[in-house]
Amino acid sequence: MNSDRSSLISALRAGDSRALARAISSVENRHSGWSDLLKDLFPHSGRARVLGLTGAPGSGKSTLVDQLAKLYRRQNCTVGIIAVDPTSPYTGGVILGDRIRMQDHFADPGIYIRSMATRGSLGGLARATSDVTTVLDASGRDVILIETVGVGQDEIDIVRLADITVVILVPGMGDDVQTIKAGIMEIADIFVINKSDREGAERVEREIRGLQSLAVRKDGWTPPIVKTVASEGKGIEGLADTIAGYDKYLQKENRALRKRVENWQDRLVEMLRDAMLEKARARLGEGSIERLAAEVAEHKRDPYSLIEEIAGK
Ligand SMILES: Nc1nc2c(ncn2[C@@H]2O[C@H](COP(=O)(O)OP(=O)(O)OP(=O)(O)O)[C@@H](O)[C@H]2O)c(=O)[nH]1
Ligand SMILES: [Mg+2]
Repeated sequence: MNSDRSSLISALRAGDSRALARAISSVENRHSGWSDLLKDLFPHSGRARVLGLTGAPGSGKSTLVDQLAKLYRRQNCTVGIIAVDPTSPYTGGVILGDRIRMQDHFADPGIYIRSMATRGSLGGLARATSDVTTVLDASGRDVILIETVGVGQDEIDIVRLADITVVILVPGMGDDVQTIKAGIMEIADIFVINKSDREGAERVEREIRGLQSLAVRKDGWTPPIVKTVASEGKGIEGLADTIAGYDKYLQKENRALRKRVENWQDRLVEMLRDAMLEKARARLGEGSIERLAAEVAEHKRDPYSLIEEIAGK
């Protein structure tokens, strides 16, 4: 093993947060040697509990993550936080708000926080997030919390890499539950109704129960509903207990492993697709896809034979 890499890995595994930051940047930005780094880190990963938290903008995800992180620290667990911010890169109220809250943790090396604002990055946001998760996991973090706005397919892909997915809803948003993407409802292992200090929490609960009665999960798990007021720290212990309860359920009958197999199946297909495409692009040379697209559009050649030519039969 390259000695720079090996000393980076030893430092990272010893809990050096600067080494951790360097490794994450290298993986996130695909610096040279990023995949060798991941190859060496992977055997050290697989121990952390990965929690995905998703919900509408402003539903209180960061506040909730912050409260959970504090609670896990009290239980002597080390925590890694990945805040995936799809729209605003490091500017604006959201991130500023996060920064202010996160200052609480700056003195505590047991919490490491990373913001990702890399939409359009090489390999895609979901891939980058999963690679960063592997680095945090290998660094020995006990719990990894991933915050993401529940709006699109990317977010669904991201939370799918989690062991446990928490979907956050809030009262007072009209037909809220109906408008949340169907895909998001389906991936929830636990529902949180945050901002339960507001009117309408019962109604949201009834709506979730209504949807649950229509579709039973294939593993038979009925996602529990937990009410919280994250800004006041209310309901956080109940949420942590519910998370632990689901974790226990996952450990039985090999469910956790089965879930990871499913996740890896998707990820391997994705990685393979990326790798093959990259290879084909390299073979064809810069700009050729554009040229070939023009030829197909002008009906100078058919796309079916063309793909066979490139990919082989
Ligand atoms: N009333 C009330 N306000 C809350 C509660 N939890 C969070 N808030 C407030 O809601 C606002 C948004 O909270 P955030 O934690 O930043 O929400 P978020 O979901 O992370 O927001 P984005 O990252 O922008 O999507 C903040 O002003 C919080 O103080 C709650 O339980 N009740
Ligand atoms: Mg947030």
